[in-house]
Parts: sequence; C-alpha cells; structure tokens
Amino acid sequence: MSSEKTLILVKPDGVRRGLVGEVISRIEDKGYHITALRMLQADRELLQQHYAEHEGKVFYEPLIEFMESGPIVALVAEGNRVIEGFRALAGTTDPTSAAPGTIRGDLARDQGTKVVQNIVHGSDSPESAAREIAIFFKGN
Ligand code: DAT
Ligand code: MG
Repeated sequence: MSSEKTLILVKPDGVRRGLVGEVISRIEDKGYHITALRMLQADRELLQQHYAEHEGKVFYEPLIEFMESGPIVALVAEGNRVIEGFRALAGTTDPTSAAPGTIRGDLARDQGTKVVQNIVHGSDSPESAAREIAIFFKGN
C-alpha cells in the first residue's frame, strides 16, 4: 500500500506559546516522516481557500482572524494512515474535552474566544489533504 500524506498546521496559538518543537516531536515520535515544512504569515486569501468548507458558519470570521493573527507552521507528514493517525494525535476539536495524551488535550484549553483555539490543524480525508497540500506547498 502506498504511503499517505497529510497537511498539518501549527496554528498561531501554538507558535506564540513555543509549541512548534513539541508538536513536531509528537509527529516524529509516532514514526511519521516530515517531508515538507515552512513557517509563514498566512494572508486572508490563503486562509479562505483553506477553510472554504466553513464559510458561512458563525465561527468562520473569527477563525480567519485568529489564523492571520500571527505566524503559523505548515508541514506535510507521510506514513501509512497518517491522516487518521495525526487526527488521533491531535485529539478532538474542543480542547476542554479532548483526551489527555493528545496535543489538544494536553496543551490547549477553552480561552473564552469566539473560535476554538486548539494548537493544530490536520487534514480530515485524502481529498482534503491533496487540496490543502496544494494550497500551502504550491509546486510540491
Ligand atoms: P478540526 O480542526 O478538528 O478539523 P473543524 O474543521 O470542524 O475542526 O473546524 C475548524 C476549526 O474551527 C477548529 O479547529 C476550531 C474551530 N471550530 C470548529 N467548530 C467550532 C465551533 N462550534 N465554535 C467555535 N470554533 C469552532
Ligand atoms: Mg477540519
């Protein structure tokens, strides 16, 4: 079976808190390979593409504003079933109830903001991964 790829982001809260290394360590400790990596300040246009599925939801505008509030780290991780595997490492969306042992469960909590701030993004399907990798790594 051919190896799978996923797009992972360390969001502005993760970068501000100095958790880039921690997130990368958890990905590598699990045994996935990081095959592309960049730090960037995402602009609105890029974020609108990335979060197109959420357009119109109440948290959409706060989500875009949060994601452009500081630098992020984008990376591609590879390995068999890495999409599912990284989502398991990340934990569920709401950090308050995300399982201890996960990135969100261990490192994030409710901040009382309109959008949930939860350290990381991970693609949720092979189609999303291909689409998102093309957005953040044009030409790769
Ligand atoms: P995930 O990042 O777990 O795939 P998602 O794609 O449904 O979650 O949503 C994208 C981000 O938007 C999520 O990481 C945090 C925020 N978010 C999702 N649902 C929310 C809600 N009901 N209220 C506030 N923020 C939300
Ligand atoms: Mg999602």
